[in-house]
Amino acid sequence: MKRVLSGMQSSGFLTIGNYIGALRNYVKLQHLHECFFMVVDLHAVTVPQEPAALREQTESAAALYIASGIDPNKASVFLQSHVHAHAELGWLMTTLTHMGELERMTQFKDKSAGKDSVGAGLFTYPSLMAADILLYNADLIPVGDDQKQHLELTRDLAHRFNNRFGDYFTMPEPYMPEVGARIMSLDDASKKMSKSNPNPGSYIAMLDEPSVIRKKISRAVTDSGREVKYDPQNKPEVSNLISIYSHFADMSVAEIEAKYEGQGYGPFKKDLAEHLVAVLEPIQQRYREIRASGEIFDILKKGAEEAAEVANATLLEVKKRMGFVI
Ligand code: AQP
Repeated sequence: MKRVLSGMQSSGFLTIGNYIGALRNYVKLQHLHECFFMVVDLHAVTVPQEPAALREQTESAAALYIASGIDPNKASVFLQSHVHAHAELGWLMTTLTHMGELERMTQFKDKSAGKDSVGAGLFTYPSLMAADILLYNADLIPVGDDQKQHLELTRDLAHRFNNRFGDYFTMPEPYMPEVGARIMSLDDASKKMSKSNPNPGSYIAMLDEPSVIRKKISRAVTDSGREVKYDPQNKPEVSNLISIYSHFADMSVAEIEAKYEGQGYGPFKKDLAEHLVAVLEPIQQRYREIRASGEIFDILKKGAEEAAEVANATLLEVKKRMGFVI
């Protein structure tokens, strides 16, 4: 049995990109490994957040973990800010990180592009992410394709620490779904689908009403052709929709292409919306029950206690090795 650690930022409401790229795998992994799943609210504030919105988004993300099938008796579900060792090891990892390494991060480049003022936290974010992972000496990290570079840095930092202070950290490995690890925006297939995109038409939120899902899919950008064909190079928008379809209908790309041969985009999009609704509606129903009952707060408290037990022990060992007075 391996140890798995992963988390999502509460920087918006979770999208189907987060679901396919991460959450769905969490649900599978809990049956195979020892799992720690957090909502990384300290990462969310690397870009400005309204306090009320942050609170709602954080509670919503945690409740969606449970509504999607994570069992709090199998996996520890918690908020990053509830386990103080994250912030502390985050600082220690920042001191081991080189400026050049952070400057190379494409996510920083993307998120800071065109902005007059960029918070230092956005720049040092990967050092905190390294701490998140290393605190648990995690073996497997379920991430979408976009987070691979951050995970590489985590491995570099683990190496650096081990070389300077003696072998201690495990080398974490990425765990990625084979197809569709990267779901793209519905309005621009050159950008990944993101929960913080200011245009809600660019994503399907897991909590979007069925009528909203149908509208968003019908308006999703496609090329001017008619052929439902997976060809990311020449038909990136349709290929993205096929990829989403494949995940939600549990059908192969070839099966989908065959089903819509000669039919144009209309019937394909209509069915895609129904597959999304069929998967998301029961999750939304369960979500409403969880929010109404208030049970999420007990789940998060228990999860934070379990996580802190492991995280505090790691932090203590790291501080001893680095020469802090304990
Ligand atoms: N479009 C995507 N396709 C596949 N996987 C995705 N993930 C995110 N977007 C996609 C995966 O979801 C997990 C949570 O990511 P995060 O919340 O920590 O940050 P992110 O990758 O920056 O996600 P967003 O939705 O794009 O958030 P914002 O808008 O705040 O930047 C990760 O495992 C990620 O790979």
